[in-house]
Amino acid sequence: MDLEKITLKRCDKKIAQCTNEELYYSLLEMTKDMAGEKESSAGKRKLYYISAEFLIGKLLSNNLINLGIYDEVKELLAENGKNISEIEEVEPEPSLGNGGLGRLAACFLDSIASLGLNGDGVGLNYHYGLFKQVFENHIQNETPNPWMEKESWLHKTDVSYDILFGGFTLKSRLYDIDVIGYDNRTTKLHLFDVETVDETLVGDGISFDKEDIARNLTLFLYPDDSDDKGRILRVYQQYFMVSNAARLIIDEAIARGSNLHDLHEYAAIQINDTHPSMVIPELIRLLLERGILMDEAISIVSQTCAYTNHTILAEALEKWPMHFLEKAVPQLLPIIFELHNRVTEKYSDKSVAIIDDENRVHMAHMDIHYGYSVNGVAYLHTEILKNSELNNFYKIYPDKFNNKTNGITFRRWLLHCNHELADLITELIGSGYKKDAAELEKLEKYVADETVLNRLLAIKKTKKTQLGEYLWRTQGIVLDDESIFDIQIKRLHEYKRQQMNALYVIHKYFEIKAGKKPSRPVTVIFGAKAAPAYVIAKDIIHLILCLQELISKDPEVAPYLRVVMVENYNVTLAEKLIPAADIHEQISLASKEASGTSNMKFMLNGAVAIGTMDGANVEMHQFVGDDNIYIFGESSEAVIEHYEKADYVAKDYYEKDKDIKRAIDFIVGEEMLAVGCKENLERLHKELIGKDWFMTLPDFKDYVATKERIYADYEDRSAWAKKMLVNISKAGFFSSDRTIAQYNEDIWKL
Ligand code: 26Q
Repeated sequence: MDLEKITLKRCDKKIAQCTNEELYYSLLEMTKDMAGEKESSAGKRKLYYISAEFLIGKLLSNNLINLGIYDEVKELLAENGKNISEIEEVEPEPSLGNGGLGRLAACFLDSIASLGLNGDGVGLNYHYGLFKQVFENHIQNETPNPWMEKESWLHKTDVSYDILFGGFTLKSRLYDIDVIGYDNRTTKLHLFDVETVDETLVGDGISFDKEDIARNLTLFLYPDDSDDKGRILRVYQQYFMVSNAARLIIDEAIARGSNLHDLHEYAAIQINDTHPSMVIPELIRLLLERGILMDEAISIVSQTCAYTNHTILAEALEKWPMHFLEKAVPQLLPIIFELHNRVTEKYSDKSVAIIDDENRVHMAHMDIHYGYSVNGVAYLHTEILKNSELNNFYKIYPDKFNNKTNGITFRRWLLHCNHELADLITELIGSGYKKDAAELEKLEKYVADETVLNRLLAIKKTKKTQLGEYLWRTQGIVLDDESIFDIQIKRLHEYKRQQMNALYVIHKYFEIKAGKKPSRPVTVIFGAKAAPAYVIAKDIIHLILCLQELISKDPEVAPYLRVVMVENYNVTLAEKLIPAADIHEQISLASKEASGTSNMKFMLNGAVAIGTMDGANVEMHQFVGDDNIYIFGESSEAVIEHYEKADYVAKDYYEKDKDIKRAIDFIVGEEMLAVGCKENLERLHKELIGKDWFMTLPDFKDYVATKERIYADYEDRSAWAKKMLVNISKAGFFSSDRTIAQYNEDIWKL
């Protein structure tokens, strides 16, 4: 290993004399060099995973693990009095994604490289990732979240294209990040930037001139799209991403021998949700420019592109007003009209048209008609797409629809974030599970082994203590590691129902006040960012932060119940929170969470879920059985029926159930108003009684009862450890290596 040489060359110092910063940059250089020496995959057909988000997180430790030198580096540093975890902290986190979809793309790249498949990611080089969340007066504020430094994981390349927009052209520049596979090859994450981007455009908080496209195009991940200027900027971003991608794909295919008539034999494009959907008309346009006729161009592209749907919330399905496209990308309009006309000639059903009566372009509809595969991301999700949400399309193209249940990379979500557990597993069953996750099942034979079970409990305790130390050092939060850690971390959205968890906390507060003291204290931990313009989501954060203060200051309740909301929840925090969880909350309204992926990460780290029959929880339940997961709430069928009949009235539940009324009214009671803001709390109160669109109240009683059951069961430590072990041993299915192998087998055929 060259670390010693590099530090001498870079700063004329031996390792022991270097600062953590100097060591971080030396390790960065060393890792980049080593990645460069690894082979990329070859093969005729190459996958391009196009995504507006790649939530890669910090890369140093993960890269060292995948290069197989983590332990060696750690020891070398330790011999010189240095601590690798402190060096890890120097690295800024690239938060180039909002949540699940972006993190999934990052896990997929890891698995593609680790399986040695021929595939790269393509996206945008945002200068600021998802905003940094700062709490002030119990309110979320947003500040810019830079991550690029003079030295980073980015390699500047020679690749540059002129990208034409309505009325002007921008020059692009490609930057690459090496994706190092575990004990295998490397692939690349291609991130396109504009040469004219200007960071001085950023004003107060995360505001900037939304109309100065040349200078703002790659400044921010998903600019706030609450106004039309933000929304049209998204169109510019998306077109910039896919036009660059399409040219790169064409250039690479030609370099490898394609005559473009056979492009589909050289390229497979996975469209990650609808954000990259314009790649379809753009690729057709580029093929026409190169002399291919319309019929053939459409046929080639239709054999190249495949679409993944990540959501069934209607409001998240992108529909672009025609005048946006006219302004930003007029060159695509003739193609989009052609694609639309071909559909309407064949199908009179308006619900499958690309352009609707209000002159909006439905991106998902274009993907389904002109892609060769449509997949959902968990069994239930795909069934709902087929049978209700996209049923009209399913009837036309039954063979295009398929399911690919999500997965996570075990390198980051076990080997990196929980060395202690990984070492125990290796000791018990060998290290084969690192490449073949199904081998985790071998752990089952220890299900009655008290020594192993006690060691599992001890590791959990260690991870809880470590989390406590970290949160104390970084956020001034004190945790009691003897209490139950009950954790809900995910984007703040009403359908994910953080508000239901908060209502439970209020309920528990009343119970404790009434003398029903739990035998063991509980710490309810939240981590969540709300979209800057999502008012009710921000109100829910306000509620949680107010509860945190109110309860911590109540001497009657504080010894038994704590609420903690961590600030700026991101990948780095997830890596610390997940291994420390006893219980994880997966409580979305059934039918609304496409899959969820934190559920898989928690399971792998020996936490037990309380959840609804939604997303991948359904499959988790099937694997671990009733004894090892706590399921509650209405079924997806019942929920879908409520929406169809529009028969849910929140007020009925509020008026009929005194516990529900008591919890909800507490939000605007005297104690809360003493710590919180009247306007926010009243708005939330009104929303819960008057609308409660995601049906918190019908599930509330069942939720409370299930929570009581899970807390009681926690007390039988040996039985609980058994549940932990079963969860870990059944987590193998949720490895993204399995998911990617299935994508390759059924869709990409590389
Ligand atoms: C759309 C239009 C306008 C502005 C923004 C958007 C937008 C932005 C981000 C729409 C969707 C997203 C992200 C969606 C997402 O993260 N979905 C999650 O994907 C995970 C991976 O498949 C699933 O596990 C989650 O269930 C799903 O919510």
